[in-house]
Amino acid sequence: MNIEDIAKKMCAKGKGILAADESTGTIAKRFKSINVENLEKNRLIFRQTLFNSSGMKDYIGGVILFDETIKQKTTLGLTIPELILEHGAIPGIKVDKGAKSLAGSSEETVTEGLDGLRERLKEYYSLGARFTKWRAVYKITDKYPSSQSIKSNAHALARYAALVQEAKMVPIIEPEVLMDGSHDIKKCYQVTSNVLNECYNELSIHKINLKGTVLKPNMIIPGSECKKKSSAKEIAKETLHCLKKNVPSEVPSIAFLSGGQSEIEASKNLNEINKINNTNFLITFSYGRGLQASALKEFGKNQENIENIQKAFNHRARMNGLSSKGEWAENLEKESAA
Ligand code: 5MM
Repeated sequence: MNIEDIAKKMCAKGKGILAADESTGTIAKRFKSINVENLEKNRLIFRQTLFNSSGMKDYIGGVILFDETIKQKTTLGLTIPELILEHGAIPGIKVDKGAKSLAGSSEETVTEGLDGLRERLKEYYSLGARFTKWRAVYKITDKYPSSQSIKSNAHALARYAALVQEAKMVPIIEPEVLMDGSHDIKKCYQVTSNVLNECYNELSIHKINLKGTVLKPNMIIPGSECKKKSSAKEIAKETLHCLKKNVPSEVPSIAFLSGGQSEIEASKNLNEINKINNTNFLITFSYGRGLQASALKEFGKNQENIENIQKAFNHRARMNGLSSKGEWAENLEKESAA
């Protein structure tokens, strides 16, 4: 499959992406919250349980993995990439090495991982990966993000994307403007516009084929400590406006991160966006917490109760699948809970 077809398949109508690429430190935090020991075996069991769920086939087009996971063999006999493929999804891999302190701007970060990337990509391709992910992180305060952080992260994202397309895989471009802080929705709009603008400027300089990419942005949302809350309608309106203005129309798909929204908020907001989507972008989800939080709770209650873990995951996958078509409704959440 060429990269344009891979990009289409990852975000086919009604489907989205499962972000299961938590690095060892992040999964440690998730497991701590449910009192599960952060062992390789537990990470494998939790993830293979999700990837073996019936909800995968209808609602998940791609799964983002972490280095450890793509190399694991399941207790079901298959490797992790084989299990994902068997469930109709494409295996992908996070290739950045994390957000590290940005020299000269002590409170900001730049994402690292370009050194040796060409060689790592060859290995990931041979393990079955057909797409990759790189996440840049921007925080909003009175002073930040600085233009230094916006420019250096965009440059790294573009160099990453060029190497990934050279290796015949699809790069997910993930510039995440964090929800942390007391800023209002307008500020989020303005910062996200600047960030997206610079990213597409660098992607153009690096001659990236945008049809073979997927954008994974934040929604336009007020900071988590902002007193003035916004309705889902306002979030949808601002988000679409921002994307239309700053993302070139050749980009086929936009798959949002959930960024700390609750599972239901993430479904509701995506649904509102799709209800009024007047762009040519296929708009869907690439959720980590937004797809896994309930399943993780069930895993914490009883790691052996595969049925309940999968039930929780299938439900969220279905809800978000519906949201990606603008067909989600609050009563579907309640019906299922009952
Ligand atoms: C699943 O979390 C991903 C990995 O995070 P770390 O590299 O910090 O361990 C993360 O990149 C994720 O893909 C996105 O942030 C989206 O996840 P959410 O939970 O925001 O939907």
